[in-house]
Amino acid sequence: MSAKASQRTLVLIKPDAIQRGLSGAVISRLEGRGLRIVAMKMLHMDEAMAQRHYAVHEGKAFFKGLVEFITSSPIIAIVFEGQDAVEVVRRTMGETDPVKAQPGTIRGDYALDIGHNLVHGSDSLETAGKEIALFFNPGEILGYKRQIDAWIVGGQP
Ligand code: IDP
Ligand code: MG
Repeated sequence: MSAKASQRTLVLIKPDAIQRGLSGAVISRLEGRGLRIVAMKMLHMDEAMAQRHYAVHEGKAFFKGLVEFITSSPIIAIVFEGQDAVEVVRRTMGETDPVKAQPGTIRGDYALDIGHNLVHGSDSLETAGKEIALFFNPGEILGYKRQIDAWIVGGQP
């Protein structure tokens, strides 16, 4: 039984999660699924970077507030790797609006407000590639194997 190809996806622990002391809880939920961290850094995003990261939302009513929020305090950027990583992260985060997010998801368990929803995850494999490149140089992403992966997705340890 062989494992499916791995995907990489970008996760941001947003300023509210760090301010509230929930970084560990957010990372733990994602690591607990069986995804592995292959890159991680703490940074304070500037306006230019925020505008690039959220370019798809430019012109929307919430864009200015979103850029102000994401640049208001440090974040942690993480690349998670694993089978179906993009969709698994999205489903583990829960819906964008925490009011609608299912209990059991990160947003459904820890958040109340759409502008303070703790975590970002890439919405497709294509987006993930672009987002990862905005935060990390290729040399900062550390590919490695874990023996436990065979017990999570099958394949050779
Ligand atoms: P996502 O984070 O679940 O992918 P997106 O639609 O990509 O959601 O929106 C990016 C971020 O913009 C959201 O996580 C949320 O913080 C913020 N946002 C989205 N829609 C609204 C809104 O209607 N009001 C305020 N903030 C919003
Ligand atoms: Mg999005």
